[in-house]
Amino acid sequence: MPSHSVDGFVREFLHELNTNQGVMLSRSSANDQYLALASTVKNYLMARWLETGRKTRDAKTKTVGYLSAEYLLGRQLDNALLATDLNEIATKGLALCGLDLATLREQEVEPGLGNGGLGRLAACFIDSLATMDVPCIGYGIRYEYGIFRQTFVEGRQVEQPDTWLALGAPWEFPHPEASVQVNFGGHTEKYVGADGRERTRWVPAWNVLGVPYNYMVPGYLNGRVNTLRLWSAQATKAFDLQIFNSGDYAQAVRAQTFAENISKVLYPEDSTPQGKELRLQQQYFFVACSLRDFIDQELEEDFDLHNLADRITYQLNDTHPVIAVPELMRLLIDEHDFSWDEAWEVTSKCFDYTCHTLLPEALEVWPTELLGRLLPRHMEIIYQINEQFLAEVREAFPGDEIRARRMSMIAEFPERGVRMAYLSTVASSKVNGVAELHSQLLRDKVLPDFSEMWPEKFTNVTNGVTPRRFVKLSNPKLSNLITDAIGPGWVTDLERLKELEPYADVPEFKVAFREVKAANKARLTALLKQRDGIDLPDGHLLDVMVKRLHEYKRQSLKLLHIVSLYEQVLSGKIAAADVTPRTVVFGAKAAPGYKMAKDTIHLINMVAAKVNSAPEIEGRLKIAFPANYNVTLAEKLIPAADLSEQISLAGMEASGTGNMKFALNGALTIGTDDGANVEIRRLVGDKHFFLFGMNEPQVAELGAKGYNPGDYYESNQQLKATLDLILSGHFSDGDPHLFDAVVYNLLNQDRFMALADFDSYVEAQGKVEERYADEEAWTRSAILNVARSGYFSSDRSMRDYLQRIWHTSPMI
Ligand code: NBY
Repeated sequence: MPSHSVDGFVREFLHELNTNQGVMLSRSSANDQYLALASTVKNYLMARWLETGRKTRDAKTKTVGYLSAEYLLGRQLDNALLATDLNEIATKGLALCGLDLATLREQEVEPGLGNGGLGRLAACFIDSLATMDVPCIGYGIRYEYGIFRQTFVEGRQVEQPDTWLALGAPWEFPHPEASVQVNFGGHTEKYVGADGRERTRWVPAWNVLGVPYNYMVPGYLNGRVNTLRLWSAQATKAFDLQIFNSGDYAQAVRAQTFAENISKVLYPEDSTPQGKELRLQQQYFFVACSLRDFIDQELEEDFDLHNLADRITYQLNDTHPVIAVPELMRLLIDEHDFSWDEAWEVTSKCFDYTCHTLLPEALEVWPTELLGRLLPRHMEIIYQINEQFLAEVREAFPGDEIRARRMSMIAEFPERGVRMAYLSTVASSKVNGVAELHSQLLRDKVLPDFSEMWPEKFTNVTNGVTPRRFVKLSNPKLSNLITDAIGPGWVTDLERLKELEPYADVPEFKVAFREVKAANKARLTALLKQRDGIDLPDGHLLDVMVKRLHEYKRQSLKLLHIVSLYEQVLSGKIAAADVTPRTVVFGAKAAPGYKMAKDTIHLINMVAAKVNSAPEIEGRLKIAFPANYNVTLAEKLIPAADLSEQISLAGMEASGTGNMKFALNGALTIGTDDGANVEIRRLVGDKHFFLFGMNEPQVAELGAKGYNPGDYYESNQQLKATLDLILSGHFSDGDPHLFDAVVYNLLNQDRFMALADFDSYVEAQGKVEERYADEEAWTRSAILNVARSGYFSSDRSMRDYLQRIWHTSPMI
């Protein structure tokens, strides 16, 4: 390892710059310098990574195999500096070279290998496991293009490819010698083995090579460095040769492109699975590589696979990786001579499943035609798992054939397809939701037959976020204030934030807390100016709604609130001087094929253009919508926020994790009784949380009774005036029909009942303004939000998984 001194660091840095980048300091670009710096820090981690691998293999303990199609990592440099305690040394060393760490930091393009909450959760979980000294390998896909870069053209979202690898990828190291061949297509055939037993053989039609790229996942100051192994698809030699031999060079190169398409791009769908063949290829590709990798690279050569569950526990991050279940069955039966029962005994001990949704359209169903064509052997195995399972159902509920049909993994309508959530549930030891309410609804509404049959299989683990990235790194000023008050232990033991409670009544602490918030706002103001040319006014309540654009999350409800305030000033119902100065910040990407979501983005931008320049408003209401919200921006936005918008229709948001990040950074929440909001409110206290809207049973009741949004429009004058203003074309450059789709959807359908909750939302916003006017009371609430949110550390989530699902523990 390079020496932990300024001199040693400088030597290593210059060495990297000269030998890796091939430039002299005097002629190097900022990107050269960043890449050399990243390589330098990576070198410090490398010895620990090697040692962690050795230690883990020798100990032969159980490893967590986190299987996730997405990891939304965010920038790596700062986290690596934090984990190695190199910040000060790097700052000084770079200064000796005439360089500024802060400038180099800005060079890094974040790896956006995920859509939103699910991918970010995976990144928080692997951070926590490393910090808690738990052996874990994160397995996923090295997408060449991550989540698209969002731009706005005349207020409309336009997607650009995310070329995150273009300027170099200093954090990864490929291990081509550990590549894995993955087969696709073809057919199966029966044959009789030497022992006289009938077997099945898969005769695939084509294959690709999976090349592993390792990323280091450092624990916080504990010397452990776990692995994130992302797979990249390459054409295989065998495949090329076959076509080369036929003399068709162009076709051979096309074949290569075809193979490499598999890891080319992240599907930007954050809820509705698209059922595309390439996506199924991605799913199988990465789990086939990952299962093979663990057996070949991590286990002893003579390891008896009957004991596999002693050494690995696979966590399925939603159903995306569940094809791993028939793949493990296939490996054990076809390649390791297990009987069906032996293979099932092992397989059913190796997997656990986390569900992240409640929306019926978000549950994956793969057409049997497609699955059977791409993975014929797996299709057979799934049928057999289903058959065995349905026999179990019939035994448990004799004569209840309707139930057996309902529970079948094979759906018959609208086409024959495999219900991946059912397969996941049947094959897993434990099934969990991601917040208390979500887990309850998962049991009662999504998988009721399964929870009746196996009540003990179902459990809850409330999500969490890593305090390293989302407090310590993103909010250094608050971190210092906290550490000055209660010491540094909170970074790895977040419940200790409770010790801050008494400070909520200490005047000097409150002043200091407000100064931190003001400094974070100033930092954000500078960033948005430089990044987007946006001017944030001083002294406004900073009201932030950042998350994927989705109808169920109800950005439209927030927009109605803004337009309503604006309309009241325009029409003279209230004086501008009576409006609480407020800036609303939106950050949201829409799935490129999701018309309603894209229209909503357009509408927000058009309303912003109008409201921001309306003289009548006297600058008291502003909307800022920086494009391309990502982890890097979140790290600057969240610490600056006063108010956190968590306004999904109750029963729709599985958990939310942004909600936790805001509370931990001292924003107050306005929110519905949904997802983890329920737990946040219970912990921080009703007084310090602005609750509004129907709860889940009320939503269900209204839905059952028959919801008619038009009733709310007709009976609520202000709501009518608000919607009418949009319909009048006021925001649409003279084209009154521009936003018809959005408005008529609200008026006629409003699946997520925004109009029903409008009144209650506006009323709660009134309470927000009242509290905000009382600076002392607001500060007290904000401090109590921080002090009482320690539960939402992903370290706690990981402890829950370790104790109740994985049955394993830290290495020391
Ligand atoms: O997972 C989110 C939930 O909406 C949120 O409530 C929860 O806090 C978070 C972590 O548990 N789900 C999510 O982010 N889902 C996706 O990003 C996603 C991505 C791809 C697909 C489906 C969902 N897909 O089908 O391709």
